[in-house]
Order: sequence, then structure tokens, then C-alpha cells
Amino acid sequence: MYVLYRHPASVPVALAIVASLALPGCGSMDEKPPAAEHLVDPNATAETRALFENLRALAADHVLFGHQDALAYGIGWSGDPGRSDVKDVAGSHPAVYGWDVGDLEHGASRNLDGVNFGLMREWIREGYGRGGVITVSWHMDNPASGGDAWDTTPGASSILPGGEHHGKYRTWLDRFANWVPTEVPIIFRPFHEHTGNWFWWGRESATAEEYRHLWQFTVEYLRDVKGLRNLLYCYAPDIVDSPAQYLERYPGDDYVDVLAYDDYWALNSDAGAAVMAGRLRMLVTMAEERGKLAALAETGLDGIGDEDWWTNRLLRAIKSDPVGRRIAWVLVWRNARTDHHFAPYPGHRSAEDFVAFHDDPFTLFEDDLPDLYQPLSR
Ligand code: BMA
Repeated sequence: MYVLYRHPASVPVALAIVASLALPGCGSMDEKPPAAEHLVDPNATAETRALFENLRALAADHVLFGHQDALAYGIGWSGDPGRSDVKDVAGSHPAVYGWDVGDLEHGASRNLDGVNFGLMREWIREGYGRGGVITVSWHMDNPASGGDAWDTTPGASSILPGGEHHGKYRTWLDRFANWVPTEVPIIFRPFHEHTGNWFWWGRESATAEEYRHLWQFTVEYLRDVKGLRNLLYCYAPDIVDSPAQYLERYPGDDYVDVLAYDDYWALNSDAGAAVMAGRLRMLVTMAEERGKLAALAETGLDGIGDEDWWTNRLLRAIKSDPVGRRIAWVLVWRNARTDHHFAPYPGHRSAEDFVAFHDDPFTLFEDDLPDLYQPLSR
């Protein structure tokens, strides 16, 4: 849909132009975008670093579209090779693939939603192989009570160093490190929506200090003990309405590469687009001040009741603010059932509008992507 990105040979030039035109502080076409000097992992793989830099350049003028579990199943099918509901409707896979490793902590063969972990690893490689972006969340069970992620029994302090379940938590992280395909750059988004009160790491179950320590320990363990070099770390609270609230539990610039948030609240009504635009503006401002990426890590309307939700709600909200529009990606949740889905499928009431959303030059699907894993030319 956007010719500039269709020709691999022109990509480095195109990226440099996009970045120099639109990144703050880059006044002329000769200037280079600022270097990504502050990744959480200073020894991240070249591909991981390139992903960060390319996403930062693309975010100036585009948003990548993502879908959870896209390759695993959709409405009326499961495990069909090369298939996604997004591709069935729009002709291209999403640009971003979300996966969740809930239950990997127990060494289970399938995640909490029944996705086989061996196949998930292959789908991650497949999406990456086509140039897509991979992000992983973790609906981790409650380490203290044995309940699920939604069991709000306090658990964070018990897995910190010195805590009763600390050894168990190390084992859980070991299982993640053993499973994750280390050659694939992955945007890792643990302990999300923590400003809500529905997870055991949420605001009513963990103090701000416990949350920060849990995050910092997790990063240091995966990076320094397990030696994972392929992770970018994404911090994603639920909706908040001030920078102070956003940063209350923030573990620090040394521990976060992507400032994101989840928002299932704003886009249920027409008026909500302005609310979301304001939140995105706040998010992008905080991210750019720190040299980080910004993203709308999860959003959507379950069932997508409005025919024009994609262009008139989501895209309008993202595009409407000149700062807020500089998020790198937006991801919608999984297509589990006809009564629980966030992307269209063939015959869906919003399918036609989704094609228009795909065709808009602002959105990038997999068929629009440049090589995100090659260093940005300087
Ligand atoms: C929720 C729902 C659940 C699912 C969970 C983790 O929002 O989709 O059915 O188990 O996410 O993927």
C-alpha cells in the first residue's frame, strides 16, 4: 500500500528520510536520527538493537498493527499453516505478533489458552522470518497461592530475593530462558496492567516498591544471569491519567526500553477517541524525553460492534494528536471465539473498514515492512 516501503533496495534511504523529517531535533535531511544508546541490555544482539532503532524511525510517520495469537488460531480454524484472520480479511499478516507464555512457568506443554509452546516457538520464528515483530506477555500464575494470574493474593514479595518462593521464581525464569528462541528479537512485556487491581502484581496486591524490585530483579536475572541478549523490555500499565501515576511504579530508565500502556476503556464510545489521544500524547512525550519507544500494547473492543471501528475509532484516536500518533505499534487481543474476538474475520461486520484501515498509508502490516533487523543506515 505504501510504495516507499515496497522496495527493499530503497529502504535504508527511505528510513533515514522518514527519520530526519520527523524525529524531534532533526531539522534537515542530512541529519541522522539520534542513536539508541540506552537499551536496557547494552550487549543486545545487532538485530535487537536494529529493531529498536528502526521502530523508533518508523514511529514518526507510521503505526505497526499487531494481533495476539494471530498464527495459532482464529474464528473457525486452528493451526492452519500460513493462516491468520488478519490475512484472510486484509491480505497480509499483522506486522506485530503477540504471544503469551502463561503456564510456561510450570513447564506445561500448552499456555493458558491452549497454545502449544513448541508450536508457539515455531510461529515466532515464522513471523520473524517474514520480517514481523514479536512481543511476549506472561499471565503468570500466582506464586504464593498457586492460583492463576487473576488471583490477587499478594505474591510479589514472596518471590523477591530472600522471599519464601524466590527459588521457585528463578526456576520459572529459567524455563522461560530455556524456551525463548534466542535468535529472535523479542519485546518482552511482563507484569502488565499493574495499575489495575485484577492481577497479583497489581496495585492492590503489590506495593510500588515491590513492583519495581520485581521488575528489576527479573531484568537482571534474564539479562545478567541467563545471558539473554534478544530482549527489549516493555513497561505497560493499564490506563492512567497523569505522568505521576504512570511513573509511580516505573522501575527506572535503565530497566525499560518501551513505554506502553493498555487501554480497553477509551474506544467504546465516540467521545473516547479524544481521551485516548490525550493519553497517547502523554505516553509519547514521556518516551521521547527518555529516548525510548512508545506503544499501545493492548487495545480493542471485544466483538467489534461498530462497522467503522478501525478507521473511525482506533485510527482516528491514534492520528488525531501530532505527538500521540508517534507510537510505534498498536496490538489488539486474540480471536478466541465468536463471542470473544478483537480482530475481524471473513464476513465480519467490520471487515470492509478493516481493509480501509490496512490500506491507509499510516498503518503498516507485514506486507508493508522494511527490513527491521538491518541497522539503520547513517
Ligand atoms: C484475556 C482473555 C482470556 C485469556 C487471557 C490471556 O483477556 O482473552 O480468555 O485467557 O486474556 O490470554
